[in-house]
Amino acid sequence: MIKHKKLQKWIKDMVRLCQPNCVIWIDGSQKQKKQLEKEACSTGEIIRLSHKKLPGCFYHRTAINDVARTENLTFICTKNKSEAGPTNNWMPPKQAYNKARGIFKGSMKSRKMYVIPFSMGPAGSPFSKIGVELTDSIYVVLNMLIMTHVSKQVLDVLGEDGEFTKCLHGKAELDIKKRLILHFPQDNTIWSVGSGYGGNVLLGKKCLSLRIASYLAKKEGWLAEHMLIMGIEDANGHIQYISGAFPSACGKTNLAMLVPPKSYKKKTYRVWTVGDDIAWMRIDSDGSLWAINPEVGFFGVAPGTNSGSNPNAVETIKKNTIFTNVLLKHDKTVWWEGADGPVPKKGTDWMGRPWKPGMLDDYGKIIKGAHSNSRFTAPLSQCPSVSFRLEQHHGVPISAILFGGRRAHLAPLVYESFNWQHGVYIGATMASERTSAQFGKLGEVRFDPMAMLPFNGYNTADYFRHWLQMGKRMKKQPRIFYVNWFRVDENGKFLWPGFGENLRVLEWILKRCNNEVGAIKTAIGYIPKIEDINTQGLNLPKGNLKKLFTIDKHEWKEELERQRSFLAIFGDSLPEEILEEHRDLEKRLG
Ligand code: GTP
Ligand code: SPV
Ligand code: MN
Repeated sequence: MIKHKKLQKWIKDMVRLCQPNCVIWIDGSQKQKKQLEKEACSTGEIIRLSHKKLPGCFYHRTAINDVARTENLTFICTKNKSEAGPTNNWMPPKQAYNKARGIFKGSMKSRKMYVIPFSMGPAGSPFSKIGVELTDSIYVVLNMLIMTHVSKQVLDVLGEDGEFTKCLHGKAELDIKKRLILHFPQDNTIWSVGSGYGGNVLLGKKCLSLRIASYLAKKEGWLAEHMLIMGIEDANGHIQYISGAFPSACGKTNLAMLVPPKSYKKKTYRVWTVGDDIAWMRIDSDGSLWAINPEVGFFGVAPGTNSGSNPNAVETIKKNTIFTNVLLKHDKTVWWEGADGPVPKKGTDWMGRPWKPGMLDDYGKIIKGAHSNSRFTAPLSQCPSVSFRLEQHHGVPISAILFGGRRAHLAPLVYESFNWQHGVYIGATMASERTSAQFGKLGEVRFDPMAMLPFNGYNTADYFRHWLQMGKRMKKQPRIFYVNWFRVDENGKFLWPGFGENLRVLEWILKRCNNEVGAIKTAIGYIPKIEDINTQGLNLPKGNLKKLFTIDKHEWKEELERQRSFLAIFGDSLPEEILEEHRDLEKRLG
């Protein structure tokens, strides 16, 4: 059946290791999908939701200690430690394979192994990459069917000797002490064991499309980034595309699906969603940067999603969606903190326990019905704002790149870099408050260069160098901006309403790209003249805009010191240009 000898041999080897009781090929057909759903329902792995209210939707809970990516258990396994760099966990390949082999060994004895051939990017596009994931989880199969291109065509494209990423996933005992997420960029291989949570197990996503792809991108001269991609159509029907890197749970999905505020809709502004998490970007023959979204689904944060904050998401997840770790209601619908409608009187929480609003834990803290990193998996095609350019092999041309994060203080609402090199420095030194998308202390500010800290498949210092070189190779560089929707006032209240209103900031950004508006030159970059941010119909409290654009030199000097310590971890390998930008900022701050 399979003509690809290497693929055949690899599967044989993995079967010998994991010892499943059978091997099932996933073909992407509706018929097979239905069978798998039925089977997973019968074992309780997933629960079918209300046919009437949520057609084609399912509910799933992960293990309680398995609800977010575990960065401390995620490794880049290159021959030399320096290839992985100081920001990655590293393990020598031999040791990593041995350790994981011990956990994988016989782990599928009473289970089936599913073989998922998938394409990231349209099957057959020269920009796409193919992977084959082996897994013992139907939940993983069903998610991969939503997130990636799975069809018979993938094997045809692979032919007899095509390149593919070997992805092995096993739940094993779901034991956190026996959990490892291993990347072998030099072998084009990923091994993930002991987890059942999203980013750890949907191996096409962060593992292939960012960690392995970033390594390939460096070698092949392109960029694999943790970025949303969106198109903004103005009143004249002209569409410009931007991409944006914000760390996990910092607003990519929300921005990508933005619904223009009322006054903008009147002007017939329109937003087109290309992607909400990952962008692969290349310099095309016209010398500018073009981006594709390698995924075809959303794996989005549920809490806070409602028809006010993200109406397009609400529309997208009405059918054919998998909900993970949210609250299950007795009528077989779902709920999460910040969902539409009244708070349910009771339900079953993400841990599978009876839940009522207002319940307190042993420490007197409110028990949430949904985990704060609970998620929905839904097809991109169901999004009302889905871009008509999704399957275009060359993607979309990028006019502006945004960097951003959660900064309660310091960073203004928006500022523009002086040039590409300065923009790369802004990305390289961006920092954000930690969210619940990863294990660790919430709220702590950590440096997260280009929102890629947990996703770089090689040395981040070399990654900065690669960004600098990419800029030099472009004939027309996108302009680089920094945005911060999360600045607060003295009382801890957000100064900016965010969500749909962010279009007001994007409008300024696009005007800058088209040389249609001036700006104020400050020490950190160009900021808007206050009157150039359209606040019509916004009712922003007086004084907020001024606070949003305050640049506190004292605070910035403290930030410079923090940056200095962060950059020092790269030692001599840090590109001189980054240090030069740091020194120049110091000088400008006086
Ligand atoms: P990942 O899927 O983890 O990569 O996250 P993401 O970057 O796509 O984040 P997402 O859009 O899901 O937003 C995460 C959280 O940020 C949600 O709780 C949102 O309500 C909140 N959020 C998003 N945009 C804004 C905004 O403009 N202002 C404010 N205040 N909050 C926002
Ligand atoms: C993120 O954490 O950035 C996500 C979710 O998009 S996960 O797929 O788990 O990485
Ligand atoms: Mn993400």
